[in-house]
This record gives sequence, structure tokens and C-alpha cells, in this order.
Amino acid sequence: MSAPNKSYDPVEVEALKPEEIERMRDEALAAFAAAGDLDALTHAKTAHTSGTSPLALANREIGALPPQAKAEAGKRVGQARAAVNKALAARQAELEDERDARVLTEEAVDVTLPYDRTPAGARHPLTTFMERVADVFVAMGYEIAEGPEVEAEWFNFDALNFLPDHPARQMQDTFFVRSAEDRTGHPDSATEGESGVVLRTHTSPVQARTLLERKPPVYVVCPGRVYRTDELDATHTPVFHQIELLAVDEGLTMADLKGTLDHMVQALFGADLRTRLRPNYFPFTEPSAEMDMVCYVCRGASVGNPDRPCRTCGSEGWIELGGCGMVNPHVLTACGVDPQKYSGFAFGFGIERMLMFRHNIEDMRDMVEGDVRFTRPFGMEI
Ligand code: FA5
Repeated sequence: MSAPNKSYDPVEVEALKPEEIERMRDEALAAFAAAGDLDALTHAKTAHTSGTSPLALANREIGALPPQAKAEAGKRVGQARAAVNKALAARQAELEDERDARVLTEEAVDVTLPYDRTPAGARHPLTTFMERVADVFVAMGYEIAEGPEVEAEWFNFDALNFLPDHPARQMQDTFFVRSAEDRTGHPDSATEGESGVVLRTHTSPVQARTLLERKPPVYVVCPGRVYRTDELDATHTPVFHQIELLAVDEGLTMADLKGTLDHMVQALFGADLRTRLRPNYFPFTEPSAEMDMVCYVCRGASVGNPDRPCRTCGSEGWIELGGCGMVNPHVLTACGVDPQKYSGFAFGFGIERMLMFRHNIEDMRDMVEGDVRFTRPFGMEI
């Protein structure tokens, strides 16, 4: 900065001469006009309006002028800086308009062009729901276990304590696989029911397979496809899905079973929902029970209340989920597990029926017919 002037002689301060100020202003205006895009304008802005620009440096000289000269020089510099800022703002707006117009043209979408008509695929809601149920148990430390769909009769029935004359063993309930020698035989062949091989009628044979393969403690969840000779109708299909749960450890009781069921129902349908057990019979569990959950829609409020009918539970207040019980000691023994030392619980239920009441699906046939108009509303869950 120059030394303070004692007398008024503006000519002595070169940077404040009127023609110098005009030159600085004109240079700035020319630089803005020459900036072809916003990046170039940013550079020009730094060069001509920042604290080290010629006009800013000239402005600093004013402080060294004698008082009578300060006002005149200040006015001159101030007017020049105002002109520079105005020109900058105008050019900025101009360049932004140009950029917007260019982007609109370059990125225009022709909505009349034909789109890719191949629809994106989605997983079937049965698959995603079955995985969601399994995840609830995996989060509790259970492992996934699997077994074959073409199963030995021994695993499907004998190991599970089905006596030889149990009705489920009849050919009108179970698909028997023909023996190798009889593959070309007549459909009514007598050997069909004697091959010892069936399409598994439930996921419970995985219980026996797991107990033969692993030593307790065993905590497994077994999702899978099962087969029965049921006709396809609104509530039955010959091919459906079940999820089985098996826990075998020291000291397990019905209370553990009930707590596990409550946790599952709350994880899948909402907090505070209860389950109840009703006595039932399965050869492979003792005691056995049918498991219901309180209706997650009306929570029992529709029972005896014609003004509030509930489609989900048919105003029953409860929804039947599946079968369960304590693993029958005969099953433990058949699979080499000491029933004096270990006890266990198991339950199994049909995924289709659960999906039906969870999404108010009225006809099971919709789930198996593969029509995308049914699956599409379930979205792209993967
Ligand atoms: C069983 O299959 C037992 N294995 C369940 C079990 C496991 C009990 C472990 C105890 C311990 P059930 O035959 O009731 O039980 O069938 C279970 C579920 O399969 C039923 O609740 C129903 O939801 C479903 N289900 C049965 N038949 C069909 C069918 N034809 N179509 C669709 N779902 C069916």
C-alpha cells in the first residue's frame, strides 16, 4: 500500500486514475463476454472480482488518499465494481439459460418410442414367503435342512411311527413311485404300491433324516415341496409347500414349543399376537396339537359380532396354522437318539394356506397356474 498523501494529488496514485479504473472495468466486461461456458465464467469471475483482482487492489489504495480525494476515488471504483458485478450476473444468467436449453435438447426422451416390452421377471410369492419364514428361524440360530422329494417310504412313514395300516399310506392319499422293473408296466400295476418309494407327503421325513445325520442339539428348519393325491380346488393342490421345524435338545418342553410359535407368529404377522394349541393326533408327535393364531386382522373382535364380519378368519377369531407337538420317543429311538436324555418339539404347516389368509387370496389355483396377473402385484421382491 502507498504512503498516505499529504496533499490532494490523485495522479500520484496510478491505480486510481480514471482511465485505469475504466480499463480494469472494460477488461472485466470483455472477459465475461468472452467466457463461452459456466466454467470459463467462473475463471473470469475469480480474476476480476476476487480480493486480488485489479479493482479490489485499487480499492485498497483509497485508504491512503487524503480525505478530500477519498470520496471521488471511492465513487469511481464503486461504480466500476457495480458495473462489473452487473455484467457478471447478466452473463451468468445467459450462460445458465443456454445450458438448460442444451440439456433439455440433449436429454430429451422420446416418449413415443417403443419400450422394451419384455417384462422384468419376479420371484413367486410362495418362494419369497417361504424364505421369509425360514429367515425368522435362521435369525434364532436354526439351520436349514433339506431332504429329497422322491422319498423312501421308511422315512416318510415308518421312521415317523406310522403303523402299516395307517390310512395315509393308502394309494388314494400318497403318490407311490413305480419300481424300476415296472417302469413300463400298466398304470394299475400291483407293484406300484410296493416299490417302497413315494413322493413325500410332508416335510416331516426331514426330521428323521436330520436326526440320523446330526447329533443333538439339533435345531433345523426344513422348507420344501410335498405331494398328495388331492384334487386341485380352491383350498387344495396336489403339489404344495410346507415348512417344518425340529428342535431336539436336553430339557425341551411344550413351553419352548409355544414360545417359538408365538415368536414366529409375531415376526410374520405383528406384535402381541397369540397362538393357542388344540389337542390333535400325529403318529410322530406325542402329545400332538393343532396350532391356531389369533386373527391378525380382527384380533377376535368379529366373533359373535355380525356388524364386524371378518373375511380373513371367517369371524372365527382364530386362524389354523398347522400341526405340532413333542417329538414322539419312538421317532427318537428309530433315529438313534436316546429319549431318556433328549426331548424335542416339531411343527409343520402349509405355505399356500398361510399365504392365502395373509393376502386374502380366495382360490389356491391362482397360486399354481403361473398367470403373471396374479404374481405381478406382489412386486419385484428378490
Ligand atoms: C402334516 O403334514 C404334518 N407333517 C405336520 C406336522 C409337523 C405335525 C410336525 C406335527 C409335527 P397335515 O397333514 O395337517 O400335517 O398338513 C399340514 C398343512 O399342510 C395343513 O395345515 C395345510 O395347511 C397344508 N395342506 C395339507 N394338504 C394340503 C393340500 N392338498 N394343499 C395345500 N395345502 C395342504
